[in-house]
Amino acid sequence: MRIVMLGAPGSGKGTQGDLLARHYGIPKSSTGDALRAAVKAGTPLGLKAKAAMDAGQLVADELVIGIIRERLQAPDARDGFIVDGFPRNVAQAEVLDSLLAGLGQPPITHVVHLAVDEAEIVRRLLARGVAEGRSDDNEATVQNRIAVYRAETQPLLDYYAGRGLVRTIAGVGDVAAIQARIVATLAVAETPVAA
Ligand code: B4P
Repeated sequence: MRIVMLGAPGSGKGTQGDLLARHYGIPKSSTGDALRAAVKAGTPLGLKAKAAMDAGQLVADELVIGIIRERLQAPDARDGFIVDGFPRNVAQAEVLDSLLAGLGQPPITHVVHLAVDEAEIVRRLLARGVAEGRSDDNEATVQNRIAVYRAETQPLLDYYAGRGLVRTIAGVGDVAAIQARIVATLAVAETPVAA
């Protein structure tokens, strides 16, 4: 399986991506996690990314593409993977398609779209800001991230819907119940239609 996690900030992509990676025994790569680690370590990548992240804007495409290119080349990603937080816009989605083709890998098989309403998203992110002190989980930045999601990332639903890849799952409620819904939906999508 080659899975893209798609959803608004705070929709649970990271949470569900981790559970799915364990369930299917495939690696997960999160551009958000990689960028935060780079910021913490003070690497050149982190220094370039920090201002955009703190403002709730997208980091430049060429920075995140490098992260994903490296990850997909690793031997453990050959038989399947989950990407969380990438692609974030149509240009990144096109790069992902050509990266896979260039590596001789099959294309994306599922786009797991977690649907969560805006009030719940704001509630979750502000709660995490208090609990974990993530610098982009404050009121002003959260509103920006939601606006950027609507303008840049939501169009990916059309990009992938044309290929029949979008699996929309209600992302509200018990975490384990959401995971079970995703697994059941993907099982149906993987079942060959009888001739
Ligand atoms: P990300 O780390 O991807 O942040 P995010 O979209 O806000 O999602 P996140 O993973 O944090 O939230 P999740 O839904 O898992 O990106 C951060 C920044 O990095 C971006 O703003 C951008 O600047 C930059 N960036 C990353 N990728 C990029 C790219 N490709 N291109 C350009 N820039 C990029 O979870 C949220 C919270 O909800 C958690 O606290 C969780 O515990 C909670 N939660 C999960 N499921 C729940 C449930 N069922 N009920 C209640 N709470 C739940």
